[in-house]
Amino acid sequence: MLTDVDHVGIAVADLESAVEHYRNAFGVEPAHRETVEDQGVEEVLFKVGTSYIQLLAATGPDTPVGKFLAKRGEGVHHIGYRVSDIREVLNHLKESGVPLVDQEPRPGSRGTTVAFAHPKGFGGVLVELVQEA
Ligand code: CMX
Ligand code: CO
Repeated sequence: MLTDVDHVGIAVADLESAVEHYRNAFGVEPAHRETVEDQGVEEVLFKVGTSYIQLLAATGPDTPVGKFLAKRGEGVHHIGYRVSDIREVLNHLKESGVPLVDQEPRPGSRGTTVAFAHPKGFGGVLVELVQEA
């Protein structure tokens, strides 16, 4: 059902200084930058092989990443798995009784379609399914 690790999402307090740090540390340039209002994030993607590192800043305190930063500080926020049929995987999780954040897929960045499963269903790890356009 899973075809790749699409990205690792990392919550950061200051997006510009985090981008600068990754640039200096690894010599990488951002492949994509987007604000996803619906998710309350401004994100920058760095390509690593067939996957991405996704740096996430909150657009406000009352957003998933804003609350995460306040409660737990900076760090790994979620893992995104690439799938070829997001509805099939989502239905399989539903049938297996895995708690979901999203009952239905919704638009993500880069024109992708995404859905989140709750961290309590994966040992404290927030899981995102990502279907590319
Ligand atoms: N990973 C692991 N645990 C997390 C978590 C995360 N990212 N975010 C919150 N939690 C935990 C909290 O620590 C807390 O645990 P305890 O009950 O043990 O204290 C519990 O979940 C509830 O925390 P909360 O602050 O009340 O958070 P909410 O229930 O309001 O929201 C969640 C949690 C997962 C439902 C919410 O973050 C969500 O809807 N996430 C999906 C959307 C998202 O994350 N969007 C941003 C990324 C967008 C992108 O990838 O493009
Ligand atoms: Co993500």
